[in-house]
Amino acid sequence: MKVTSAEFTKSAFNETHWTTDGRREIAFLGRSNVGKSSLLNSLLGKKGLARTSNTPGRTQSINFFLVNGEFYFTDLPGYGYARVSKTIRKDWGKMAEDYLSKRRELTLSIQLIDSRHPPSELDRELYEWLVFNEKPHIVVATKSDKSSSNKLKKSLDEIRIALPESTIIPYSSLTGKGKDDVWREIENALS
Ligand SMILES: Nc1nc2c(ncn2[C@@H]2O[C@H](COP(=O)(O)OP(=O)(O)OP(=O)(O)O)[C@@H](O)[C@H]2O)c(=O)[nH]1
Ligand SMILES: [Mg+2]
Repeated sequence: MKVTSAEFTKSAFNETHWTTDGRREIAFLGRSNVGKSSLLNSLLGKKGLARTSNTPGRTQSINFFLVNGEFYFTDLPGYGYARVSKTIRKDWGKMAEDYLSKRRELTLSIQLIDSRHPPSELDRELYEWLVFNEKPHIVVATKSDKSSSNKLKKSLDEIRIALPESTIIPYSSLTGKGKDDVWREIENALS
């Protein structure tokens, strides 16, 4: 897909803040610090659009980005970061579950997993939930530039075994590896 425009539209802290124009949405989900905002920026070719940071738990709202005036990317807060308070953790669960279960515009969920590690308990829970609820989804294995090709191959095999029903795409926001594959999945979902 050729990206001709990409702009931040709004941050939503609850359902009343969601966009109301009916455009379809591609959601980015995964634990804190896994690289959601970086993936989104890399796909859109705009470095600072979604804020990235070394401080896990930075994104606390659902952030909407309008792409080509046609559809939205939604950047969800990361889960599983131990140092955020219990209230925030509870709010994450509610916000994400509300969004995933109620949102009619949701067309594809992109679940991010760190390519260096086997999926965590929470990664598996989210995956099971998406499969059980028949939500179209793919898995993107992030930070693939950080492993040797041997090690990467091994961990991808592990991820495939743990998440057998998903298409799994290795990605690097640093090099752009995997970009065409992810765009192809997004285009398919939107077509
Ligand atoms: N080497 C490398 N670093 C990456 C990659 N993707 C993300 N990072 C780094 O990982 C850190 C976290 O990235 P973010 O994109 O902010 O992660 P996030 O999932 O949006 O984090 P939260 O918003 O806190 O949930 C940043 O320091 C990024 O630069 C990648 O593909 N390769
Ligand atoms: Mg983020």
